[in-house]
Amino acid sequence: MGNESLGSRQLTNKGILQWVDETAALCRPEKVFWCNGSEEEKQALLKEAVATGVLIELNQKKLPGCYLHRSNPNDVARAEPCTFICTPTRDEAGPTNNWLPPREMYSKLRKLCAGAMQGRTLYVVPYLMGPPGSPLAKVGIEITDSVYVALSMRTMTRMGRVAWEHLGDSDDFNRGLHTMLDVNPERRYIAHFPQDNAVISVGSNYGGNVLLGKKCLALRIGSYLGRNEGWLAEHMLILGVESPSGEKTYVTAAFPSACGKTNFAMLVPPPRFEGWKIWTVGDDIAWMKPGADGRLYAINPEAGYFGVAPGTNAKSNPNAMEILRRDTIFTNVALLPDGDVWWEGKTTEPPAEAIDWRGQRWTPDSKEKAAHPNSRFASPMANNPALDPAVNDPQGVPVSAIIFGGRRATTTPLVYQAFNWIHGVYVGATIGSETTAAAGGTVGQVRRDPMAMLPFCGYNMGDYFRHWLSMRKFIQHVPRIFHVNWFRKDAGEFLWPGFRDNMRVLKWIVDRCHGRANANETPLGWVPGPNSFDLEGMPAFTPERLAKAQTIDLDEWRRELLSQDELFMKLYAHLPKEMVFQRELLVSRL
Ligand code: GTP
Ligand code: SPV
Ligand code: MN
Repeated sequence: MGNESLGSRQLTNKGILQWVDETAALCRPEKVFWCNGSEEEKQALLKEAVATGVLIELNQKKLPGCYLHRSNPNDVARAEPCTFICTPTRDEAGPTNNWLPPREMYSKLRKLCAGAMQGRTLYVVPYLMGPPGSPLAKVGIEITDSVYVALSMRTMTRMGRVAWEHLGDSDDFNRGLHTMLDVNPERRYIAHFPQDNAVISVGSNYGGNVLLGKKCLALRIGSYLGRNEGWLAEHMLILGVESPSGEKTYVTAAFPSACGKTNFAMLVPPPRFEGWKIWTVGDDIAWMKPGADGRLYAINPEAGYFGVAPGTNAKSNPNAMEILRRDTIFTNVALLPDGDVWWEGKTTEPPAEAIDWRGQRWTPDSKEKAAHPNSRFASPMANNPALDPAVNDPQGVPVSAIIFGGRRATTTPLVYQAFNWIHGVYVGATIGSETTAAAGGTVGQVRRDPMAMLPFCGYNMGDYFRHWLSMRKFIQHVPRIFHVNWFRKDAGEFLWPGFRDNMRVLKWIVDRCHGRANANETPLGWVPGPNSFDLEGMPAFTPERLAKAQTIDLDEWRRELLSQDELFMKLYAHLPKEMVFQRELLVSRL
C-alpha cells in the first residue's frame, strides 16, 4: 500500500490511515489505490475500466472522453427498501425511514464485508462537498471496490488533493465504505450512521446507492448535521435569473426525483424572453445557511450532474445536450453502431438499430425500451455553458425564492405562492408526487414526499419540519415560498408545455419577490393576476387553458387533505403544531 500517488504531500492524518488500514484488514483487497484526482490518474482508471469491461469506450470523435457503463439489470435505481438510518433509537430515525440499531447493522455489514474485496482493488476516494474554503464544505472519504464509482466520484465531487488540503489533520470527515459484493438485492444495504458520520453501502453499484457524497452524505447525513449545526441540506436545484437590466435573482427548487430539477436548473428561455438568462448553480442538492446580512445563502455541494437521460434533447434541454458531449459516463443508455448513444426522446425518429441497455440487439419494433427509464449521464459541471459565475463562491448565493413542486396529473395548480414562511413550510411538507423510475418499485403512484426529501431525510421527519420552522428566526429577509406543478393533465395530455416555457412561471415568481407582479388570493395561496402572467408567443396556450391549469377543484382538495392526514398521523408524535394549524386554516378556506 503506497502513499506515492499523493505526490509530494505525504498523508499524515492518523484518523484516515487507521481507518483505511482497518477497512483493508476487514475487506482484504488485493491492492489499495489512493486517488489524488489528477488527469493521469483519470486516464489510468479509464484504461483499467475499459480493459475489465466496466466501461465501453464511445466514439471519441463525436463524444470525446465519453464512456458507457451497463449496470446489473437488478441494480438500476436507488433502492429505498434497502436504505436504513441507524440511529440509537427508532424514534430518532422516525416512521418514514427504515431503521436498525447501529450495533446490529454494523455486525451484519461487517460479516458481509469480511473478505469482500479479495482479488479486487480498494480505492480510497477523498472528496470535498462544496466550494473550497466554504464554511459549509464537508470532506468525505469513500472506500470503494468499484472503479466506476471512483471515476464517477471524480466527476460528481471535488475529488483528490483538494479534500486532503481542506481536512488537514482533522478527524471531521465522513467515512463511507462501499463494496459491490455480488450485486445481489438480497445482500443490498445502504446504511447510514448519523451519530458516527459514517455510511456503509453494499451489494449495489448504481448512482445514489453508491456515489456516497450525493444522497448519503449531502442529504441524509447532511440533513442530520444541518439540524445540529443550524443549516438546511435540501433536495433542491439552485439557479440564477438574470434580467435584461442585469438584475440577478437566485431561486432554489425542491422537486422529487425525476420531476424536473435538472431541466429547470438548465432552462433556456423562449424567444419572448430575449435578454433574460438562467444560470445554473446546482441541479440536485442545496446546502443553505443564513448569512451575516440576514439573507439565506445556498451552495451546491456537488461538482457534476447525474442527470436523467430519457427526455433530454436539443429542444427540451439544449444545455444538457452540450454538457454531455464530453467527459461523460453514461449509464444504461442504448449504444448505436457508430459508437454514439441514444435514449427515448433524444430524437423524434428512433435509430434503425441499437444495442439496448442490457446489451441486446434493439430495433424500433422491440417491445423493450432501448435505454432504461432511469438511465443517466454523469458530467462535470464545468461543461455547462450556463454555469453560474458564483458557483465556486464559498459564501454561496442569496436565495430570494424557494419553490416546491411535484408531479401531479390532477389537483395541484401550475403555480401558487404561500402566504408566509410557516404556510410555505406546510406547503413543502405536504408535497404529493407520482413515483418515478429514479427509485425501485411502482411508477406513477401518488405519495407524500415532504420537501422532496422522503427518501433523503436522515432523522425524524417531524423534527425536520420543526427545524424548517425554527430557521425563520435566523433569517431576516425571508425567501418567498411557491408551489408549482408542470405535470397536470387534461384528457391524458400535459396541460402545460413545460421546459423552456417554465420561464413564464419563473418570471412571475421573480417579479413577486421584487414586489412588482400582482396576485389574487385563493384558498391555496396567491396566484397570478390576469395581466401578470406572460402568455405571449404561445398561441396554442390560451387564457382558458391557463385557467384549467390553475383550477382548484374542491372535491380533489378534500381528497388531498385526507391523504395529507395519513402522513400527519404517521408523524403525529413529532409533528409541530403549526402543521396542524395550517391544515385547519386550509380546511376553513376551502
Ligand atoms: P433527479 O436527478 O432524479 O433528482 O431528477 P430531476 O428532478 O433532476 O429530474 P429531471 O430534470 O431529470 O427530469 C426528469 C424527467 O422529467 C425527464 O424525463 C424530463 O424530460 C421530464 N421533465 C422535466 N421538466 C419537465 C417539464 O417541464 N414538463 C414535462 N412534461 N416534463 C419534464
Ligand atoms: C434521485 O433519485 O433523486 C437522483 C438520482 O438524483 S440518484 O443519485 O441515483 O439518487
Ligand atoms: Mn435527486
